[in-house]
Amino acid sequence: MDDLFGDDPPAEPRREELGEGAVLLRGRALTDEAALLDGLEAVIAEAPFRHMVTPGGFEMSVAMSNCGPFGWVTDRRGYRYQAEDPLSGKPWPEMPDVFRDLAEGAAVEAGYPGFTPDACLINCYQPGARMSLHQDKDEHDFVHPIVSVSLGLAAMFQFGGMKRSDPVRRIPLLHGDVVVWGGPSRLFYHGVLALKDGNHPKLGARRINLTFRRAQ
Ligand code: MD6
Ligand code: FE
Repeated sequence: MDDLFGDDPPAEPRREELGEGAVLLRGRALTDEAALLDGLEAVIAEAPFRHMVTPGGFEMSVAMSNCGPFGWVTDRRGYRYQAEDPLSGKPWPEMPDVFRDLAEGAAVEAGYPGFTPDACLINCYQPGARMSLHQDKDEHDFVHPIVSVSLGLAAMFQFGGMKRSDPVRRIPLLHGDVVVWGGPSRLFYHGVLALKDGNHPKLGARRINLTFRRAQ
């Protein structure tokens, strides 16, 4: 039966090159939707979302958690990866297999075979939450790409260049989209505009973003 109503995940995710080394795989995560949401629920039960504080003393509008051997944290002492959740003092929850398999598979498809994440940062946006332009440079070695998975409400992603002042492209990221980037664009500035209000059938008034990294 044809997918007359467009509600089946696409058999072949559409692929868009965003820049040198950066690939958007539209809908790549949709076939794993149910398992991803189960995994997310299990991780958040152990390590709840919290609003961390920047070294400058500002509370982030995005709530965060982590899973895997290392987690990204920020507080008055700075940005870093660490093996323990500062809230509990215990190791971060294990990375669910479905998370790791998706990240590794998407990386292969984007041209990064051999990527094995040791950290998964989980961002939770509620309407109004945003992430200002930044570079991801707390990882040990920038040869490894980052794999980003978007779930829930759509957000407008900003993708710039090596300087904060470089022009930015705006790319809508939808439920199920996966972005893989490394190589020449690994250190490009990027951010997320304030989330618009809405209601997602599975996640309500939220956007969740998983970013898989090789921290060490
Ligand atoms: C977000 N993402 O999509 C924020 N960083 O909510 C990021 O900051 C990000 O998507 C590095 C690589 C991919 C990303
Ligand atoms: Fe980032």
